[in-house]
Amino acid sequence: MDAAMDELLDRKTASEGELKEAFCVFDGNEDGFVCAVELWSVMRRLGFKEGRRYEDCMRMSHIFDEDRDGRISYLEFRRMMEGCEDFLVQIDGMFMP
Ligand SMILES: [Ca+2]
Ligand SMILES: [Ca+2]
Repeated sequence: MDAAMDELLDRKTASEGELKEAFCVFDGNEDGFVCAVELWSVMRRLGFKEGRRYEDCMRMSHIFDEDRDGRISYLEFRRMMEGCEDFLVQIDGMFMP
């Protein structure tokens, strides 16, 4: 899972399959949605300063939750990744030694 994430971040552009794999990394309980708690736990694992506080992850999930159902669907996740090159660059930096 992490190796797939690495490869995705290497190339900055993601194929459909790679995005799905990345989505699975975030969707810890595999219910097909990423909730704020799941976002929080992955962000902390990756060492994001933005992800240190649960409130920030809540805010972030609200920003990308376009249909306001309180969770990030795969489509919303995809837009999050596509619209946020900085986000990928930032994740990339986290993997640097
Ligand atoms: Ca989930
Ligand atoms: Ca949603």
